[in-house]
Amino acid sequence: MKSPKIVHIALGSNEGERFEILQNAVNKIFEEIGEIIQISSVYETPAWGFSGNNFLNACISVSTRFTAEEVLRKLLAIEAYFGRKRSDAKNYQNRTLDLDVLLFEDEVRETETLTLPHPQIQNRRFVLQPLNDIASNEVHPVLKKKIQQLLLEVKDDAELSKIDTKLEAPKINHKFSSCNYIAVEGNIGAGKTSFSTMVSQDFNAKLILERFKDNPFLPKFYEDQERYAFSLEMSFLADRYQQLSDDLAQYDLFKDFVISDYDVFKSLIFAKITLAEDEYSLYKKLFHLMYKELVKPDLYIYLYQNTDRLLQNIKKRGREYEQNIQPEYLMNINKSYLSFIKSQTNMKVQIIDISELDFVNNRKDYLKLLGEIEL
Ligand code: PH2
Ligand code: MG
Ligand code: MG
Repeated sequence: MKSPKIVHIALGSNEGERFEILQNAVNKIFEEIGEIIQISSVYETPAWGFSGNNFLNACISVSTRFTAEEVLRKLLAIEAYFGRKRSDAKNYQNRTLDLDVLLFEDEVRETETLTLPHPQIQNRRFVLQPLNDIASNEVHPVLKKKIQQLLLEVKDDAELSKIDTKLEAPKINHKFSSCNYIAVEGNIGAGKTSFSTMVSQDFNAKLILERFKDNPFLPKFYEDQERYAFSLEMSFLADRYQQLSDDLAQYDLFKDFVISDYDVFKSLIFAKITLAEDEYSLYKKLFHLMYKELVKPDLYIYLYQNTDRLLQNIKKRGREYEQNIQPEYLMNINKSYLSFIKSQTNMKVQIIDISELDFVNNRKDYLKLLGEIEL
């Protein structure tokens, strides 16, 4: 899961309901690209480089998990959505909406469709003035000067006037921090790790991820289940117990809550499936000794994904030892989770059906999933 990057975007409109168009564009950018971090004032500016209507211009900074190319593609689609028609004419035309990537972190590169940073920043007051509102101390990665410096030096003497009305930043309104500890659960390949990582990044949570990679029994288990099941389940249990009792006890002053991509009870759910009966009853005794010592999550989220998509995800992430997992095994795991969940009377549990969602690649789906979580 990529960590979010900051992109600075310029917005302009000189045709139609200009302010409304800019506000709608900000809303769409929030829905499709990422969280709006900052918004400049809006300026009325004379058309630069051609004779046309006055523009309204503004700049925003956005936190996004998409690449610069993906952001650009989405911006072009948003321009088209709001009625931008591109003609073949070489000179500038009036436009309902223009969205340009100005800076993408400090990336410097040039492809056929994208130049980073935007090659005209330093020549345009209608870009520098609003950009200076939100990024005066950012250093232009090629010119090696701060935006405030570029604004002092710009030769463009266009007269800009700041308008009174401000653009508004939509926000995800979520009260995750009313929880201390959220556990995200789901079948193999459901997206537990992706989802908890994204939430931890977006809502300032401490993230606890299962350390499955370190388990030497896991590849062996998928080769010979009967032989390695008990060792595997025991080592998972020991590891999970140790991690949760350490990490949940260590209070992090700078984080608002904790989110993990597993709940320790999964140990018992898997053991029941993989162990012989006598082994399971021994295992269960040990499990409950440890379980009662652990802090329980105050919200348990089960991400339900259908078997076909689980298999697709498993294939896509390509862990070699998982490639022979059978659909029956996954259905069995899902059934066991659901019966565990049913038996829980003290824990706040939420089952969320994500079989129609693609929350990793589609931000709208991510926002929809967040909207389904009730606190
Ligand atoms: N955009 C242009 C060309 N000229 N002039 C102003 N004032 N504002 C703009 O956003 C603008 C422009 C090309 O994208
Ligand atoms: Mg432009
Ligand atoms: Mg453009």
